Amino acid sequence: MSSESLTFHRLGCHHPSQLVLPDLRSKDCPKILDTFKNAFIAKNACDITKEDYEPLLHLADQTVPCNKTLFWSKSKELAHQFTRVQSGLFTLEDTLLGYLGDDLTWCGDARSAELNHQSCPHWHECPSNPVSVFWNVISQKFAESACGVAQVMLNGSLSEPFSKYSTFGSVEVYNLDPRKVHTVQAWVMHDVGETSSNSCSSVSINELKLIVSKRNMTFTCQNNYRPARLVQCVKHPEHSSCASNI
Ligand code: NGD
Repeated sequence: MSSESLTFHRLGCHHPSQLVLPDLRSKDCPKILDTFKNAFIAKNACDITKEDYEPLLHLADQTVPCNKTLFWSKSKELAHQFTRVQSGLFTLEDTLLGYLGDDLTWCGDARSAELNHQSCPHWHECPSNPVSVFWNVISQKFAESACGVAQVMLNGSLSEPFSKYSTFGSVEVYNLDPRKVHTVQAWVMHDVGETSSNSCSSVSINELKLIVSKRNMTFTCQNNYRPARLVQCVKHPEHSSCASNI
């Protein structure tokens, strides 16, 4: 499906009910789509700035209640499966803007007023492409608005569950406001079937702990956080690590 039809579909207000943070029905969907497009239409696809998305951010402003924000890194599928069952906890993609952009690619062209359906720059081709700038600005805003305890789900099956080059490690963790967020709680999840290890004591998680502590927030870490582990176990009910007492 082209990015245009998908975006139109998503902006047709046929959104899943769990998305409705504040009431989306009060939002003007065609206007949001128009503002979204104006951020990058008729512009060079390698020259997009944060300011280009300012009007969109303003229009689609949403805040998550305190203690209800879930960040993730290299654990997208599980994080989203988890918030689907654990209603009341929200990832960026459970908010309007994250939902609209998730899994999509879009760009314009300086010589045309249309969406560019031919080709859009890849992440690493030019950092100031419309998609990367979009995720950077909305991730920053999402982090800035967090309060209370901020949760982050990390992938313990990787040698570096925390990467300072990821959006979580380079944008979100630095935009948490220590005056509002007192604790960062990491859930380090391992694939079912992997030999068990405690990643909370790894060098990589320690690096995150240091960043969080230096920013005057408390850091806590849980290996295979049980509620999320139970979601993983739905697909592996017979595995020994899933068979322990409920
Ligand atoms: O080189 C890249 C790149 N490679 C993959 N992705 C990339 N984005 C770049 N800007 N540059 C895309 O980002 C790809 O679709 C991944 O699924 C997604 C997330 O990358 P990952 O798993 O490495 O995690 P991050 O820490 O970089 O970013 C996830 C956090 C999470 O808390 C969200 O609130 O940052 C927010 N987010 C950022 C970028 C993209 C979400 C998305 C998303 N939904 O695609």
